[in-house]
Amino acid sequence: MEQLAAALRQRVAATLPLLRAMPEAEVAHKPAHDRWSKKEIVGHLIDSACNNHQRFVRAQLEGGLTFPGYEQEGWARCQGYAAADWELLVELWAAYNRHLAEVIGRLPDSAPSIECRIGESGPVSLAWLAEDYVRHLDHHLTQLARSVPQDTAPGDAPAPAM
Ligand code: NI
Repeated sequence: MEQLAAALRQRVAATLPLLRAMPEAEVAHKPAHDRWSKKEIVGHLIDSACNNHQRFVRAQLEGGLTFPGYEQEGWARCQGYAAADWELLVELWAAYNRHLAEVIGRLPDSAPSIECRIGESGPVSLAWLAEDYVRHLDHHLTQLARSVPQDTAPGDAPAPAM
């Protein structure tokens, strides 16, 4: 798990300067009405961090875990990520993940045999959840690294602030 924690710290260190340098027009831009802006993607990553934080701690304290999933669109909407302050989102994302690297580095040796059920999904191990957390992060970091296309698709109006 220490290796996974190091990988997570590396992701934050490599990504933070890129995110900090992104201009407002880029991070507020919605590629389509039903697609997330970069603000919403980072907000979603904060939601992933806080939900997984609960899973990582609860599963080891309880020796297993049955825990609800979270409704991603609803979480993003309720918290107004589309109009959130980018600097706040980015700094919170970075700090939360630095902390989660500490949490992951301290997961017990028994993590591969601690059974977790999240939402309706079948059982997975606590170790798998931690690995999947970083896989999910990587998926969205790839999206964030893409620049906004210059040409807009039909129906893709310039992004409003909301
Ligand atoms: Ni996601």
